[in-house]
Amino acid sequence: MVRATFTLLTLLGLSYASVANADNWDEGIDGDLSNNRLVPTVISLDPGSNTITATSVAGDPEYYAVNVPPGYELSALTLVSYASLDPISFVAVQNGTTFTEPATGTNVSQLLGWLHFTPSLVGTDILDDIGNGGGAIGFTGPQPAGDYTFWSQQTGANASTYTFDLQVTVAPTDQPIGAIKLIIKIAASGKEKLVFVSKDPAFLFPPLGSDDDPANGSPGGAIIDLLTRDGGNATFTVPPGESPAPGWKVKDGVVDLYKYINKDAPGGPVPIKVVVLKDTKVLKVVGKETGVPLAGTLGDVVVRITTGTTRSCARFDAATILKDEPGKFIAKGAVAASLADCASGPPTTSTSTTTSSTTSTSTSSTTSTSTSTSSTTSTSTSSTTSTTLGSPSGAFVG
Ligand SMILES: [Ca+2]
Ligand SMILES: [Ca+2]
Repeated sequence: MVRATFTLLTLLGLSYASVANADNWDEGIDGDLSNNRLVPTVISLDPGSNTITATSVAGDPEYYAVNVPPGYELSALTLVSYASLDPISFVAVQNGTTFTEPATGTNVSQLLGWLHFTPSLVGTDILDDIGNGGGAIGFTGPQPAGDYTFWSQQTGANASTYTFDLQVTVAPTDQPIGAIKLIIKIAASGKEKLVFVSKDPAFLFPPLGSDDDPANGSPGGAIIDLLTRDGGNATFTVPPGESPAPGWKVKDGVVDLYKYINKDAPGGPVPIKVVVLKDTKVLKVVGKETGVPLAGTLGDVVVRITTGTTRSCARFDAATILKDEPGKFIAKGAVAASLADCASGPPTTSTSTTTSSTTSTSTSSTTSTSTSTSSTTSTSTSSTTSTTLGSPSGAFVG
């Protein structure tokens, strides 16, 4: 049955391919992207780079649906180029195979994200900017497998020609795990310490010699993330390489083992002194730097260990915390069930988002956003943007 499904999908893919490149779309070659939000142009995405080049002007909206295949994620959307006399253009995205919101009277809260993009963003990944669109559902980081429909528009008289590159990469495999302890500490002497220990047999141990092998894989190495609710995040990148310290030791035995040693920590290649991955037995990290500031409390901490496409993570929530004070965070007994996946840090304790948009004319918009996020002390930001020229803000907000 699975095979039949794949065959059908393959045939569908080929039928698209017969009218256009399978993984790229250039309006100059493949034709105008659909003006009908309910019948968007379907563009199949391949692993790797997928470029979409369009020219938009008043009266020519572009609606196009893409599918991120199972096992993959949309990891970036790069604005490759942007040529126009009008320095502002517009893009929005929704989940699903159609664009449900009209161009006039758009309900912003139904959008996954949106962005007014400008030439200054050329060469950058704008996926995160789209996820930041005020009043939208919003998102951070790569977007998972599934259907997405984009809407690009330019309401001005000057045509804009732009190229997006949608990058599709293998989605990481996540394994939330239980863990014995986490210590993050700064002594009175200023000496810093980070200790994480798990003996959960479920942690992801990359096969020796695989791409995910931290010593000899591609790209190899290990990434240690500390994601805290109240104290920010820290990332330590442990480089690959099987070598005498500093470096990885690999043991191909009854129980396989990777062990990274850096005796010079916090000096040397990374402030991490030891990383141990012993298959089904121990996952351990010892560092000589806390990474996160310990001026206040941390509240809730996720430790994530990434080797290539595999991620294991443990959450030390309130129930596990023994000490959480300036200079010292000690927690014991993290349970795997406290995380659904390893995509993000601790959940927020309270979230309230209020967004209001007002438009005085079709060419200007004022947006104020107040957000309380992960902090116990709520933070709020507000911004005012004025949009001029023939940008799509009129079609969007008005
Ligand atoms: Ca067009
Ligand atoms: Ca069009």
